[in-house]
Amino acid sequence: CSVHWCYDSQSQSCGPKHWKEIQSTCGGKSQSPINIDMSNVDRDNNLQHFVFEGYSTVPPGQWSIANNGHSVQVTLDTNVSISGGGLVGKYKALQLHFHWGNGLSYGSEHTINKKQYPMELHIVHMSERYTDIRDALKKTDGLAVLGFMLEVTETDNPNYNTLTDVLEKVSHQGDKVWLSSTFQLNSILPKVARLSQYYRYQGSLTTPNCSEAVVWSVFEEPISISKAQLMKFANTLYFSARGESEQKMQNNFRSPQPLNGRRVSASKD
Ligand code: SG4
Ligand code: ZN
Repeated sequence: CSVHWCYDSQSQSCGPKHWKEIQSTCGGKSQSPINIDMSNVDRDNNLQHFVFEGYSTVPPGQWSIANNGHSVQVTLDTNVSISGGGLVGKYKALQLHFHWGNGLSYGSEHTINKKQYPMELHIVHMSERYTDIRDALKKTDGLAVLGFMLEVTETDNPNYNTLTDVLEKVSHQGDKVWLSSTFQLNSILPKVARLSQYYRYQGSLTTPNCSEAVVWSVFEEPISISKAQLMKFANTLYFSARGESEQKMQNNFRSPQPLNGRRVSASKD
């Protein structure tokens, strides 16, 4: 990761407006996230359904959860992959993480018709055609990130308890735990039948170094969790390491970036 970048909620002097000073790529022409204007997308028949492999069972000991000082991240140390979805070849899942706000009204990175959700889930995959992440970050199709919006409903989403229950163990930057339970990755997503509707565009990582290496798929169907589950992220996690002055991990999202002529495609009308 880059020398010193942060979100505005940590300090104004290293927030998103300053990222391009640290890393010129962050001022590039194909940056993420974006606002998706549903009335200005191109229908693309190549955007068929995704094929998810290994999403139903991530075995014990093959996934860990960590606080990297920017987000809470689940690292997948096993064969989980996607193909289809208009992608060329297979993409191996590396990790997933979240972006959120400090309440119910904002927190997502992508917006749909200018609507911002309180949280967004990203599942980061790397093309099997490239040897490692360094190589992949140099290619416009090196990574495929799946983006899911989270919305708040009255009832808990029991499938999220696996994650929310361990947040206390990774409250501070640098904390990491290996899990000895099975992780059902598909259970934290919308039902598979609802995954055929998504938007596709060419973009970047939403944090420095902002590499323009991401084929983005943003799904229309949101995931529901309760307010208590959402607030567990915002109130349990800290940007700061143990012993440093405590900074709650809140508002770890970047705002929508200019399209600069890029087109957004849609899988369905
Ligand atoms: C989060 O900070 C992740 O924890 C980072 O993962 C990730 O960077 C970064 O977001 C950008 O990813 O899907 N939002 S995003 O565009 O995947 C990378 C790590 O730091 C390189 C490993
Ligand atoms: Zn992300």
